[in-house]
Amino acid sequence: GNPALRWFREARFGMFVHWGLYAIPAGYWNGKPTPHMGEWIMHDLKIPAEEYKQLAASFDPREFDANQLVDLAVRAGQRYLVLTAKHHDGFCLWDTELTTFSSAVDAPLGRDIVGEISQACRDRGIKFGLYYSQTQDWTHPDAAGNDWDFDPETQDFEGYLQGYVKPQLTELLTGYGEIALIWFDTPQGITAEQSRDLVEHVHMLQPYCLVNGRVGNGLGDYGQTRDNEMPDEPAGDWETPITGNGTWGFTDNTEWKSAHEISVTIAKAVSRGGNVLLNVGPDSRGAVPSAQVVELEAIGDWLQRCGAS
Ligand code: JFZ
Repeated sequence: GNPALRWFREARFGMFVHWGLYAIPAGYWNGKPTPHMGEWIMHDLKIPAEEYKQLAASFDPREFDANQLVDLAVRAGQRYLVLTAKHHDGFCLWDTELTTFSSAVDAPLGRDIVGEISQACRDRGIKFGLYYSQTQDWTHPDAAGNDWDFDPETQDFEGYLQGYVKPQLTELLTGYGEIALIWFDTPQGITAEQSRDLVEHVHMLQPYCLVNGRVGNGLGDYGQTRDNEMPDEPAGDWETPITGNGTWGFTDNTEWKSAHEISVTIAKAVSRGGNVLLNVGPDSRGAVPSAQVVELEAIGDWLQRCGAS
C-alpha cells in the first residue's frame, strides 16, 4: 500500500468543505426549491450552462478567511481537510489556465481559494486534500452529466480527460505544495483504463498523494463507503463521508445531526478502522452556519475529554 496510509490510519476525523456557486442560490432558483442536495441545483432544475455560469459574477465572499475555517477544524479535533476544488458544476476554486470559470477570474472576488486554504492548513499541520469531479462537469461540453445542453452522442469524453482533467490535476498537484489526497467522485461511465490513467497521473506528480476509491473501477488507495454508511467490522482502509444536515452545498436546511450523533459515528468508525469526513457547506459569504460551528466545537470537546485529540 501507499506509505501515506500511515497518516490516514491515524487521522480518524476530517473536514469536508463543499463550497461553490451553488451557495448563492442556496437551494432556490427563481423561487423554486431544488428537490435534493443544494450543490445539485443546476442539474436537478436543468439550468442552462450559460445561465448558471452568470452566478460567477456574484461570487464575492470578501470576508472569507481561510485561517478562521482551518482554526475551526483544529478546534473540532479534525486532522485533515478536503476542499471542492471543482464540483460537478465545473466552477474552479483556484486560478486555472484551463478556464476563466473560477473564483480567481470570472468572480469579482479574484482570489485563489485553494491557495489560501492550503496555506492555512500547512500553517496548522492539517493535511490538505482536494475533491475533483473527474467525470461530471455540467459546464464542460465534453464531460458527463449535462444532457440538457450537450449531446452525449457527439461528446469527446477522452478528449476532456486528456485535455482538461489531467492538466488541471497537474496544476493542483504542482502549485500548492503537498496534497494529501485527491477525492474523485461519481465514477459512473469511466473505463478501467481511464481510472488507471488518473491514478498514475496523480502518483507521477505526487507519489504520496492518496487517491480515494471513487476514482472508479475498484482502484485507489483506500475505500469509500456510501455516504453516511460504514462497514460492520474493520475492513481495510476506508472513510465515510457524512453530511451535517442532509445537503453538502449550503441551503437553508436546519435539520442538523446532533454533536452526540456525530460523536457516536466517529467512535464507531474508529473502532472499525475507518475515518469520518464531516461536511461543512459555507454560505455565499464563506461563513459556516453558526449552529454547525457550535456543534463542531462540542465534538472537539468530546474528543479531547476522551483523549482522542
Ligand atoms: C456525490 C456528489 O454527487 C455529491 O454532490 C457530494 O459531493 C457527495 C460527497 O458525493 O454524491 C454521492 C456519491 C456516491 C454516493 C452517494 C452520493 N454513494 O455511493 O452512496
